Amino acid sequence: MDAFEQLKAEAEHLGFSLSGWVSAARPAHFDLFTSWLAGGFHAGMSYLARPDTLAKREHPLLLMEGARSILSLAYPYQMQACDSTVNKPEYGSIAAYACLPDYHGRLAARVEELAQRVNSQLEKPFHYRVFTDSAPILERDLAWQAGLGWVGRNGCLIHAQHGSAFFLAELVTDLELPPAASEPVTDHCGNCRRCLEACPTRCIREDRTIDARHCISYLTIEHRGHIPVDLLSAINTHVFGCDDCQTCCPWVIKTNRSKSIPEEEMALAGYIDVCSELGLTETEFKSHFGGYPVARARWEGYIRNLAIVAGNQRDANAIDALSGLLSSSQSAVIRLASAWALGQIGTASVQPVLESHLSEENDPDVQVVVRAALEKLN
Ligand code: B12
Ligand code: SF4
Ligand code: SF4
Repeated sequence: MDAFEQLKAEAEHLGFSLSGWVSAARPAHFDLFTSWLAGGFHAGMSYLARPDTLAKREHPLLLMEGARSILSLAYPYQMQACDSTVNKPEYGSIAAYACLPDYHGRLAARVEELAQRVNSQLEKPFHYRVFTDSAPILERDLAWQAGLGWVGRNGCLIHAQHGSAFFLAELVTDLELPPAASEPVTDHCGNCRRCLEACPTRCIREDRTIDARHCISYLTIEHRGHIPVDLLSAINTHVFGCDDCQTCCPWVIKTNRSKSIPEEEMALAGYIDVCSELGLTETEFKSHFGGYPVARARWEGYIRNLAIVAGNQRDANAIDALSGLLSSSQSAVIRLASAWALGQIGTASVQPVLESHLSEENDPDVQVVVRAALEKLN
């Protein structure tokens, strides 16, 4: 067995579901990435457009001196929401990937172990670097070229036997690309357009990229500040992230049933009781979600998202918690979301709360939302 075969075999032992080789040359769809940026579809993720990172995305060779080939790797996770028994619309949802401890460090350690195990058996060890969404790399494009799957209409990399519920990681090496490197997989979406129809904000573009400005995953995870009021209803019950364009996908549904992934001891439930969670303090948030992807939203973003979901659920039991946040939160972002949510719940007891708050509110954006809520009630 040569180093390439050894790495692929060892990757399988370490739990990677897919692996494939690709050269460290310019990714095939780099121009699509730049036109996506030019269209402003990256929303507030300005780090994606930084010139130094653009150069690395275009030339993966810059990621490591002497880089020649890249082993693209997929690591699976369970997409619980495909299972109707755990689908609880009265709760708020957390995207499946975020129920596991943060994947960046865990996956990098596993790829590192892979490289070390194989290198220890080789006469002439190879040089390498390990990446998992930790550097400017077009991970899906490279994975597509490495034969790990096709890019679906929902923009995700999909494999006929493994669906799309997997993370991507890369081992950049100075090994010459193997002569029989993998071929890209052909498109299996056919005439299906389920994901475009399932996307609550219709932000999936025909060229298989996403308009992040309207994507619930972006808005609930990455976006800081107020979420535009016209998008709040579409957020529905998504507290953190969104899997709607994947849980509707026939390839995800089919493969999820047959997937056997060991139960993770540390996995969080994908469904949370919004009402009780609204009272979470910043300290409690940190201790509960430290080390999990949810921490990325920060406490302010998380409470904002919960308030929006409570409004969408029109749950009268949330009135007390939302009123408390409106009257005493230091964060205008939380106050705006709470005011909007109270307006959505719209029971008689909400009106005096909003009226008395209006005279105290000094943030103009929040004032607009409180007034709109009161108008709706009258
Ligand atoms: C920014 C980002 C986001 C943004 C923007 C997403 C987007 N679709 O652009 C937001 C916050 C919205 C997001 C959401 C999610 N993300 Co994200 N995200 C990234 C990140 C950091 C960069 C992606 C990027 O550059 N986007 C810009 C677009 C233009 O590039 P792209 O999506 O990679 O598409 C390229 C190729 O697919 C190809 N391509 C595009 N269209 C077509 C069409 C054809 C026919 C072909 C052949 C190729 C092709 O060209 C593009 C440019 O190279 C990557 C990690 C990384 N470094 O790559 C993770 C990553 C893409 N995310 C990931 C995940 C898991 C998610 C979520 C599922 C999380 C969630 N549940 O909420 C959602 C999925 C939303 C979706 N439908 O894409 C995984 C994807 C795994 C997979 N199986 O595809 C990645 C790879 C992280 C990882 N290491 O595992 N994400
Ligand atoms: S993650 Fe949600 S909002 Fe974003 S493209 Fe997919 S379905 Fe649409
Ligand atoms: S839902 Fe249909 S169109 Fe969308 S990614 Fe899956 S197979 Fe492709």
